[in-house]
Amino acid sequence: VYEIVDNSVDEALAGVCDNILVTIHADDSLTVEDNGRGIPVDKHKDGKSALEVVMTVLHAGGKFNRDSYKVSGGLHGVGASVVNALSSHCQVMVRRDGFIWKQEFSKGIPQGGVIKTGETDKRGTTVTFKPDREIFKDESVKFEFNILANRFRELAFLNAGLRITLIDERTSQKQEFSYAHGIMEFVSHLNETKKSTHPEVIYFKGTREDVEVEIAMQWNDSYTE
Ligand code: 0RA
Repeated sequence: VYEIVDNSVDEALAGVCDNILVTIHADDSLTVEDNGRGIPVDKHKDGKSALEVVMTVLHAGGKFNRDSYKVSGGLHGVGASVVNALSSHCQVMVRRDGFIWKQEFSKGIPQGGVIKTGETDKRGTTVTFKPDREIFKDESVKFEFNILANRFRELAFLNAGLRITLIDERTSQKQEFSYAHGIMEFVSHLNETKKSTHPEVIYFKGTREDVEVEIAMQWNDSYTE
């Protein structure tokens, strides 16, 4: 789940996405929808679309100059292709250039090419996948709402203005994370149950030699760092 959501957060970091919707389905599949640019669907020389390459080639993400992910909670993972390979079924829908495109996979293998399924004035990517029970034999493949919610809260704090919504169709639970003031609000949240020694969170940011730094801090009267 993190692997796919991180791809959407990359779009948010590029400034072209402000909405991510994650839905846990009743059959233990999961959907991640974003309003980013949409994975390119045009065919390359070898006849494969960027969509197919992203979904079937290990670390293909880097080829598309999408290595911007430096502030948003961790290192780049292995990419959507691994999620795809470990899924009994995976479907990608792309809204881009006026059309809706779709490609389906089974255990990572394309079940046909990219097909145009309709028109739209929206843009973005929707990935639905179902973990392969033949691979995750003994392990639980039940998605846990709280684990996902905690992660999405952190991602929303780290990416001011990004809204991440988590819906659980098994229980009808829904939670939305969106922080206009990003890490400033995170510090307030951390100090919520403590006694802060000054009312305002100290906040500043700057860039030097391509290194961006963003700092929020507030003292409290406890002794832990
Ligand atoms: C390759 C290139 C571009 C975007 C993406 C992939 C992309 C991947 C994912 C995965 C989930 N959501 C995504 N959104 C975008 C750049 C496309 C461009 O320059 O228009």
